[in-house]
Amino acid sequence: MKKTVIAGLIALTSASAFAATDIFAALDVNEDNMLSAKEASIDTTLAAIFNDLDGDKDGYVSKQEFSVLLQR
Ligand SMILES: [Ca+2]
Repeated sequence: MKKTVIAGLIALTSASAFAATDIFAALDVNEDNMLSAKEASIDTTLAAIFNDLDGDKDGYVSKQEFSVLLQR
């Protein structure tokens, strides 16, 4: 399941060479270093796993929470 998610995110950026932080920055439209559910909704794969990524359940995915996914 996680592999599929990663492939989807990489496809989203159209550049497999992108680092996790670059993908995060592309998704973080308002540049507050947090991904909101609205920002995540740009990608259906990301939207589907948003709650799983939000490890501390504060309603936002931090850069740290996001990078954990891409390191797997
Ligand atoms: Ca969070």
